[in-house]
Amino acid sequence: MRIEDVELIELSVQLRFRFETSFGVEQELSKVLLVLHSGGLEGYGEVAASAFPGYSSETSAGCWLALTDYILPQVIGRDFETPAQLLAELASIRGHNMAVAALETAFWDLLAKAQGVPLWQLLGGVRTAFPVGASLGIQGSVAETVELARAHADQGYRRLKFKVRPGWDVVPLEAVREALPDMPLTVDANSAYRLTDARVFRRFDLLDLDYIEQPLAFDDLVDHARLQSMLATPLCLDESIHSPGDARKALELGSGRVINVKVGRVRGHLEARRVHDVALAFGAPVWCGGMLELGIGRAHNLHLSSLENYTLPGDTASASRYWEEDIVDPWLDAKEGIQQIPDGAGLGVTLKRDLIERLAVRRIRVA
Ligand code: OSB
Ligand code: MG
Repeated sequence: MRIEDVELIELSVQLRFRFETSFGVEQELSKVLLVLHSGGLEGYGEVAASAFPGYSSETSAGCWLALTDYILPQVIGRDFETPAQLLAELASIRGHNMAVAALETAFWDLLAKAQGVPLWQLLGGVRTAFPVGASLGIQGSVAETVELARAHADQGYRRLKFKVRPGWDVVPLEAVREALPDMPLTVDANSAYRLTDARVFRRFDLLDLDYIEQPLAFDDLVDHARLQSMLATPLCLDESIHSPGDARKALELGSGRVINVKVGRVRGHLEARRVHDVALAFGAPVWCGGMLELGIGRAHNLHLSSLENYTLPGDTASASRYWEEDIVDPWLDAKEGIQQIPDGAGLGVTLKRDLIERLAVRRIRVA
């Protein structure tokens, strides 16, 4: 498949809720879409990075620059048979995983469309529907947290994840556990703690959480292993895992027992599948994380979640939870906490070009 030209479109979009985490608050988001053109077909990708480098060092503006300055110039006008060939061509570019992933995932969509099959089949998936959970930001009070938890449990979500940070952790979680004794619950610290906070984790350990996500620094697999050895609750790694090699090292060291896979963080679907395979070999379940995606990124997450070892509910909640209007048809909404992978070739979604035009703040066509 020859990559003829590539559109980049930056959108300014408003989340339906204020999303507070240990690294900041997000509501007005910058999202970069990538449309790949080849032989009359279009492949869609979405940059996972946000405007501010709080979760990751990558940003939406940085990804735009990485794509226009050195990623796209290496692939435009070239022919690639497989995602592996495309990645090999970009092997000299260190890092910039989210920028590369936007292109790589668009190429998968294109390939699947060219073959007339849904993306999940090309990825080697084994299911077309699965349970999902929701990731809930830090709220202003314990009462609001419990109310939000109840509302999401009532909507059918199969697991609730709560953002925590030092000073906002055990108290709200104990209240939620009391209100929802049987609900699968997890917490996500986004690296806000140190090993010296072990006291907090011992209290979390009494709440029957499914796992504790990324409590410590992204680059500290050793301290994660020490913390894991003190706890019955599994640790889940998010920010720490940028490659299949990271997954291997983390699972070998015992730094965690679960992995949150984000396709952007690990450079695309091919690497995400390798992370999945490493985890499977270690007997560690994975789940699909989220980056507050619009319809393209969300559709990629749904297809990815079809693989065998995605046995825990992911963060790929209903699109209508996040957006008044999404940029694709159909709506990617869960029913009773079950997400269905869209039918049709490739991602199985169509772009709402008029809406995208209205939300666009800049665009470029690289040929
Ligand atoms: O740590 O999983 C995270 C959102 C942005 C950046 C990092 C994270 C998140 C979420 C929300 O938890 C996931 C979602 O609902 O898309
Ligand atoms: Mg996380």
